Amino acid sequence: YNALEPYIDEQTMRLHHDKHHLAYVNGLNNAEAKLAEAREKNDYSLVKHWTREAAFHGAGHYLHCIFWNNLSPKGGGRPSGELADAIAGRFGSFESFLNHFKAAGAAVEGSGWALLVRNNVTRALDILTAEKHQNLGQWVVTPLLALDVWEHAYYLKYQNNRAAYIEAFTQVINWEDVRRRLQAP
Ligand code: MN3
Repeated sequence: YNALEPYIDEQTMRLHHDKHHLAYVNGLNNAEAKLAEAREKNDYSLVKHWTREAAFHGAGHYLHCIFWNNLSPKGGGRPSGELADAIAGRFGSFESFLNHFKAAGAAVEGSGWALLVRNNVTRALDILTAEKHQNLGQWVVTPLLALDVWEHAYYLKYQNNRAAYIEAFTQVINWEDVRRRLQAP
């Protein structure tokens, strides 16, 4: 817990890891259990609540797993090799990357994160931020099946009956495409 002194202090690390991160782990486990119970009983009256809980605590858990591993008492300095090339190629230089990253982190409204990410479609690096942890994703996922529930996707035919549109959608899912996405590296 004191390995990152004096940059990050021992007391902060104890509270952060043993209290805050633990709360996200417990919260995600609880949400998963409640959602399993809902499936068992076929009672989805609280699905919105537990899905929000799973997003908040799940994103919190996974981001902290990355955060801890991103830190080392032997850290600092600058990256080398492939990462250095990718950063310089995308952001111009390591200095511009660092300035951009720090500014993005400082500009997050309220609680959140600054993230260096790789876009899984373009494979390019990017700097993104998250408000809270989720809003409303989990940052380690690759979408396999996407259902658009904006009104433009169904209103002409289904008007306000989104449920009927969703039912219809399930009749035309290309599961072969979903399977391919699951197996993609
Ligand atoms: Mn935290």
